[in-house]
Amino acid sequence: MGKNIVEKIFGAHLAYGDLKPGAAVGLKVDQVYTQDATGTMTWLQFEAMGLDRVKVPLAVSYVDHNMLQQNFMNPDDHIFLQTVAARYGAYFSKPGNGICHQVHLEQFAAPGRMALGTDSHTPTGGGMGMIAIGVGGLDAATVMGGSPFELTMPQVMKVNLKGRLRRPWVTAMDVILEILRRLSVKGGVGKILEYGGPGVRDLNVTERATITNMGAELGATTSIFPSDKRTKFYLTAVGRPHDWVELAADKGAKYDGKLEIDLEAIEPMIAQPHSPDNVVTVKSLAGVKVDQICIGSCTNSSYQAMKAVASVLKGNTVAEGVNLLINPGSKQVYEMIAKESLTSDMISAGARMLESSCGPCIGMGGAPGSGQVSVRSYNRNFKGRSGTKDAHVYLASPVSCAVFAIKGEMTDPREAGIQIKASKEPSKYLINRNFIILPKEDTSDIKVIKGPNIKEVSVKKPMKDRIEAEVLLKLGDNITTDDIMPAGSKVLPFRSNIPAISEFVFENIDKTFSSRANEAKAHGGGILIGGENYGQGSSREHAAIAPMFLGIQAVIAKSFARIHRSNLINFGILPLVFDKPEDYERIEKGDRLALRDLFLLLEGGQTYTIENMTKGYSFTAKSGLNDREKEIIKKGGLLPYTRERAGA
Ligand code: MIC
Ligand code: SF4
Repeated sequence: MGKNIVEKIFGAHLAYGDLKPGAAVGLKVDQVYTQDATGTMTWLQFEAMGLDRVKVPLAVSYVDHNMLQQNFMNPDDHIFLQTVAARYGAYFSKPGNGICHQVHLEQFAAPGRMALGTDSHTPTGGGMGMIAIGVGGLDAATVMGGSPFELTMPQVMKVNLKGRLRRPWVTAMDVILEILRRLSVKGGVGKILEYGGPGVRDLNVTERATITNMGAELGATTSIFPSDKRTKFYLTAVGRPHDWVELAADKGAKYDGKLEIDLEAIEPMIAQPHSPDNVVTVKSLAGVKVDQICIGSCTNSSYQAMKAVASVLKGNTVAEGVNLLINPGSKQVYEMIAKESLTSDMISAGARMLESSCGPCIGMGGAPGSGQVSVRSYNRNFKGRSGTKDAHVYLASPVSCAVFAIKGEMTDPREAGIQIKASKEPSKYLINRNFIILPKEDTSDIKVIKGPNIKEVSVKKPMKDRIEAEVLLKLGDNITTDDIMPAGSKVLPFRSNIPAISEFVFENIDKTFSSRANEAKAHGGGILIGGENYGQGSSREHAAIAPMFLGIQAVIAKSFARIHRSNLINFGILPLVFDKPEDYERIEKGDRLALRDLFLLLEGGQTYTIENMTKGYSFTAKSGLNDREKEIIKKGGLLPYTRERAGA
């Protein structure tokens, strides 16, 4: 029987299990990478395993998120990440080298490989024909320690592309925005999107990477393109032709679902506040005034994206009321556009150049003013994520953004009367690895340096047979990890300090949350109630560790996002799904809930009868854990589980 690409790569990496949707599979991993905001915890957890060296063929520690150095905290994290990488045999990408996903694509991603990253946009590597999955830090640490990566086998959905993009004003960003419009932020949950069809040929690797990057916003486990002549062309251009292998689905390959996209019919699209799936055509918003434009992020900061932006800006002037911020994705991209004088086209038009990092995407500077309209070529526009609670953040392609910056308002770029030069994909990229420190053979005398803000990882006690706790918060659908554990320049420096960061949990939703949770600790702790797709968005395990630290015992929701559900389990918080979604309606904040005989029910059918002691009725919810997850929950999380198995 013909195989699809996912089956081929999973098959070649299978450690155990059956490749059937819904079954638990163990996979051997070739590459693991971390970024700084999630990396400090990951590496502390790795260190706690007591091993001498990472046990995966390639590990990379990047620094790209926490780049503002307002005091000692972020730079201390950087030096910790540099020394810990050196100590345990990982590559280190210095601050300023660029956004992890863009740099990884340039330097390490290779078709047919299996990669994990402690960031939800790791699927960027899917543009290269690699299975690249975003995971929580503890999952990454365990894999670096030599364990296979365990995953519930997703369904594979074929996205059939036909036709050609109406370049240069219609881009890969518009394609993924259209897919988000059709499928929504939960449309990809439990699925891998495998792209195929004649339209694939029309897209180069960095364009494909834009599409797979933002597959994260669909909730998909990952997305992947075939590896073909265009992949070979890119790998040759970045000096790694030896990494190329061909990869295509067999004739007759089977899929669990199908989506047709006609590239020819795609128009410039834009996501409106406050969700990446709230997508309409740019045309329909023509005339909306803009205050800020941000171009870059791991979605749209390749050399070609920057070149197209420079071509739009050349000879034009940024409108009076607009601030234009540009962050090229990597130092290599930056150096290349500087050499070709494209940076000067940007600067002379009135752009503010930022360093190669996440920057405004995660509220690390570049926040819009009160009530301002900001259009970004980024991937997330959740409320408050920019750092300004009442800002109106939109998402659009880099070239649409550049046109809006000049016009001062949203305009269909095709009708703006602005010239753009279509450019050919470069056959040779500038290569400069002087911001990458290679792993060394002998690491025995390397000392790991930890600043005073770096605190040891908290561990939960083993599960008890009974939970009796108060509903501390009742939340709606699509609650993001940004809602649970906000980011931004004020909070991010505490990523390596759980007691301190836990004070910010749900800060933008309920300022009293952490103090109420702390009080509830003495009375059995707390329970959270969620709607559909609870925990969508980032991979930050802090959205589970900090609630664990605050005594949260269980989250009962209508459904969960994949990475967050795993993170909850990894930190001993029981994720339960309402049997009947209507039971969600009856529960209120402040109700006391009781779950009894947990061990028995966990080993049995995993259906729990939950008593609402305040209102005097019962309802049922399910945990649906696989065997390994059950053991992890019983032990209080993945760290105690791993320690016990290692006999520590
Ligand atoms: C994000 O885009 O939300 C982040 C910041 O990159 C996160 C990781 C984090 O919270 O550190 C992600 O996407 O996983
Ligand atoms: Fe960085 Fe933004 Fe990409 Fe997250 S989405 S990795 S914050 S650029």
